[in-house]
Amino acid sequence: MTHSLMSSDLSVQAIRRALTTERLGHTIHFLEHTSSTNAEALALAQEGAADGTVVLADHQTAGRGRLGRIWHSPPGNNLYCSILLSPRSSAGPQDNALTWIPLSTGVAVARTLRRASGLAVTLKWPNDILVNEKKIGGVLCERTGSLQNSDSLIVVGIGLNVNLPSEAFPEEIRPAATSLAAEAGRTFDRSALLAALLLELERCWLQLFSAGPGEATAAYTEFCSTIGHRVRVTVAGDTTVEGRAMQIGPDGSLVIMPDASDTTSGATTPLTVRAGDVIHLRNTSRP
Ligand code: BT5
Repeated sequence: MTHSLMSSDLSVQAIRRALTTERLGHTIHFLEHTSSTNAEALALAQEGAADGTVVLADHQTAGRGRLGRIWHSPPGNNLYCSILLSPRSSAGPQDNALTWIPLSTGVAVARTLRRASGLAVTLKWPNDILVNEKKIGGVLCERTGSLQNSDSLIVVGIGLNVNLPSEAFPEEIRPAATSLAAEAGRTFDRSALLAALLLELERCWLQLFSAGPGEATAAYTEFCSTIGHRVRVTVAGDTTVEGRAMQIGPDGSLVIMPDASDTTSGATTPLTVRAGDVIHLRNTSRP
């Protein structure tokens, strides 16, 4: 089923014209507005929707970030999409490949935005897309059922601030948020941008599933402005550790060397962080 609602530069017809993927986006559910495209995609997955199905909205009324946070999703300017991904549709060992889906998605987004805009788009571990250290997009992966469940599907949600003017962001996120147009000084065609993104996602995921995370590790490390940065990480509950981010581990974790003077954790050996929030502190030089 394909809905063909029109909304300015965003339409299923225009996406189709620009789309060159093998599979991703061959079914697009385009909604003028919805609560959350991730919620829609999870519901569609339960109803048996196919791998590669895309849910796209012009406006989300309850767009979600990680840990119950809100994704600001006004109409008319941005991209909010969720893609159904079935790890079953791929060959090879899955464990590390699965943990790499969000990071590999970040690589595809950063590459696409760099190509389209020429801007120095970077990634903040684990899921932030940044330009000039301001957030231009985010990735939220959710799944149906447990990992052990072989029918489990991944929903990859991507929010991108495309043409939203800086002054249109709510005051509380304005200092830390930006859009492609605000940074590049021109607007972008959202349909063409989405078609290019779907092609890059398809390439990245195919590579990940067929050959493992080697290429993704190298590409993520290159885009990741967290590596080499001094960071503050919330590790468990409210325990925070400060140190220098050293590298990305084989499972996509962030390896940090805590400051010798860090008394909260007492740790002096490298620390592997698998989930959590990272704040970039001053000093951006690589080790
Ligand atoms: C994320 O969460 O960055 C994941 C965002 C994923 C959004 C997409 S949109 C399509 C799909 N459907 C959904 O319902 N969600 C996905 P997190 O790392 O928790 O970041 C959330 C934080 O970013 C908020 O607490 C704000 O501080 C900030 N924020 C909220 N909206 C923003 C925006 N539009 N641009 C930049 N920053 C924003």
